[in-house]
Amino acid sequence: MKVMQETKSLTDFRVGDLMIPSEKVAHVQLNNPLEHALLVLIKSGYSAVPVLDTSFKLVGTIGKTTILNHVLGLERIEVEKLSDIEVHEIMKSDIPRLTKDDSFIDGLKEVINSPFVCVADDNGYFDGILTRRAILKQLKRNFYA
Ligand code: 4BW
Repeated sequence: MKVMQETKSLTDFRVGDLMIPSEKVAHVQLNNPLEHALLVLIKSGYSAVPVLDTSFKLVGTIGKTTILNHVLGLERIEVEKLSDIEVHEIMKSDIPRLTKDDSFIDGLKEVINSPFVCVADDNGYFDGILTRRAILKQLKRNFYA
């Protein structure tokens, strides 16, 4: 007897099925100096990462370009600013966010304009990130697997 392989439809996937869980996501804290944030970004290799508060609530994102723009003076890179300025002063706080229960299509819409979108619960606690890569991988599986 031939056994039919059930393929889960894209509409069955939730953001929580595809996200990178919080424990695997590089992040910085809002009161870290820019120096620390830049180190995390360079060492991890990512262009931008989530910003969390001390209770692990999501408060924004920060990227290498934003940091470098803030320390770039007219004639030189003002390295001393890296220890004077804290992440919350320059982070992007008006960010889109998803919950684990949101649909595949909700995730797809968000990663059209951004390489990743943060996932948090209804109380604001950080759950992880949904990346463009995860969405594209799942699309490929469903169309060509
Ligand atoms: O270290 C890396 N490992 C792997 N496997 N792929 C990487 C790495 N660094 C970059 N990439 C690739 C990914 O395909 O380059 C793309 C763009 O990276 P980005 O944006 O500009 O640093 C990556 O695409 P993606 O996996 O869809 O990830 C989209 C964005 O999500 C990344 C980064 O800002 C964020 N991100 C991904 N994984 C992360 C993370 N941030 C923190 N922690 C993680 N584990």
